Amino acid sequence: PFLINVVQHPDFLSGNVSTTFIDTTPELFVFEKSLDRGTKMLTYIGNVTINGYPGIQKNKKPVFDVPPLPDVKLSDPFLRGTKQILEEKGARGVSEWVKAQQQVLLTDTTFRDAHQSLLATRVRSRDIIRIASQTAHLLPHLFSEEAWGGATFDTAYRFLREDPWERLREIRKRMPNILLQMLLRGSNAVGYKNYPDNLIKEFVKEAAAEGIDVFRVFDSLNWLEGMRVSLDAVIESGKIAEATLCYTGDIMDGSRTKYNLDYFKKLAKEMENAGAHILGIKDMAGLLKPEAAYRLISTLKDTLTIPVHLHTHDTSGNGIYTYAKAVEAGVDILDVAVEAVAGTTSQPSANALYYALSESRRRPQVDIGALESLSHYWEKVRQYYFPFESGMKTSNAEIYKLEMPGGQYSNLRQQAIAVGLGARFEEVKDMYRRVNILFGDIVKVTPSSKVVGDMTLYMVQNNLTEDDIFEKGETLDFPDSVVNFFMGELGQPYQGFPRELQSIILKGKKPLTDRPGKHLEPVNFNDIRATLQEKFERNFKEYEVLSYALYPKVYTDYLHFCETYGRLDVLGTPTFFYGLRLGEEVAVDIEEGKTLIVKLISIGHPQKDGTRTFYFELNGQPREVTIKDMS
Ligand code: 3PY
Ligand code: ZN
Repeated sequence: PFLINVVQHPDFLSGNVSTTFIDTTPELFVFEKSLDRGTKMLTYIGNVTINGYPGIQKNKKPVFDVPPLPDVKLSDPFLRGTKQILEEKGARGVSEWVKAQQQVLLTDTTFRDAHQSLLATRVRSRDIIRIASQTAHLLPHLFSEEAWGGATFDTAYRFLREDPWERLREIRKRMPNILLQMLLRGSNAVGYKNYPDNLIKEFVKEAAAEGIDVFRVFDSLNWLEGMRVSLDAVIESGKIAEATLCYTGDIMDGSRTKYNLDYFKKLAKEMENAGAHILGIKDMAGLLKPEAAYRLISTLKDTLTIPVHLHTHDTSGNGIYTYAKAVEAGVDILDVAVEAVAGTTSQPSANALYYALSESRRRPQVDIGALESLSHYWEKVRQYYFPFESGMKTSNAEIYKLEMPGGQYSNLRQQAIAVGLGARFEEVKDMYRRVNILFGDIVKVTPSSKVVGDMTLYMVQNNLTEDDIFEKGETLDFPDSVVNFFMGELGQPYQGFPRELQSIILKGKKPLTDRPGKHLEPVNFNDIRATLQEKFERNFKEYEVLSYALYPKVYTDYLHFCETYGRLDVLGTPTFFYGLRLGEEVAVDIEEGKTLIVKLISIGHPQKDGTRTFYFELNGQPREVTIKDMS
């Protein structure tokens, strides 16, 4: 029999699925449509049981505790929250309301940055949706819930095989009183490169229509020109534009003058003038020390008329101290995460902040018992995701020297291991710092941080020094991301590119000096829709067309995967990542009122061709599927 096995294919197992997988392996997709839903699901379960989940070491399925749901009466009406203020008073009205508060307000990042920074963005919709209503009931005084954007968008399709738009809709339904917030990388949207203007505009419009209220918009080089299209689109949608500066360097260090207080002050004022309703400070690497926070926030509060929202990462362990100083200086909103997914490369803990400010006149309005019960849930859910933990057990103040964003630290370690530099990670870290200087000291955040990371690995791997780059540059083949960066395709860095290095890297090519978006052909959405409809023989909605436009390959792979295995977001997380133990039975709600009871009875011995027969019971009826054992 012909086998349909994407999960066990070597390219899939190696994680190399975003390249040309479907195109080069059409044989894997030939018979998929003839299979019923149950068989598709059993094929996935069998695969993951025997071959493990792609990209992580194969693990024997642990016995997990059931995450306890907080005791909340879900039929009670929701308390009025910030969402109602937006509906009644509009974006400016929210801005005014925030400024009028004596208490410091909180944004909960548990659904987005917390797991992006701790668990490689792998938390599945299911585990978020299950706690969303409870969160809205228990934390009704939040300013917002950060629930979308950043790396969660492509990760959902690429690794979790689920639809990020559906996640947004489900959260929206369950949190009708709280503003939902997303992270938008300016002209890079939720991707890693600049997109055409019409795509940015449509994406913002759709995200607003599907439920996003607060758009935190930044540019990876702090280049305001790269943010204007998205900011204008947000303003036009009637939602809240949080224009955001990325903090780098050290404003208190007299020897680091490039990104000084005056730089940030001017940039913030320009953002306010661009129409922002809130000014965001994105301290993506956790470099904002306590006294610097006091100075920066005091200055911005004196300079601006809009409220100030601070985001940091607790990598150094100084997060709460920084927040306490920011509160003294008058910051309006702080980003925190529920304790069980807070700290180190994530945001500072909401629970700890509650106690830190318990005697402050600006104490946030939050119930510590509520935070604790949410934390008990997340503590157990986090255990499902243990293979994605970075292994970082303590805070790490080295970050002040490295200036590496929260999520990149653990990622770069994995990448270094993958290219055989695991044993040289100390060198890699130091090279990251040196590459930043070589590049003229740039803002490092997705995607500019990736450029620095790519150059770092390239230099260490090839044993190159800065001198080598200048002396042998003509003969070197630089990574694509580095060439694109020096071409100006991510925009213009503050004070420009280092000229000599730029000409070495570009080898005579002429760089852009204006907005990349000006040179990009508009996306033809009708063409995309037609292509998709022809290929998949169904109608495609606006949001699906947008997903294709942003990530053609990733999105097409996802659609093929769904054809092969059906919807996998219905599987419990332990089954999704680890399959089933012999004799284990799980209930899968495949749709409202329709449940499949799946039991793994036995696994046959490997045949000559490496396949094994899996014996299941599906709703009490015996079912067999044949799976190739890759071990
Ligand atoms: C993102 O862009 O995803 C980030 O969170 C950068 O800090
Ligand atoms: Zn962050």
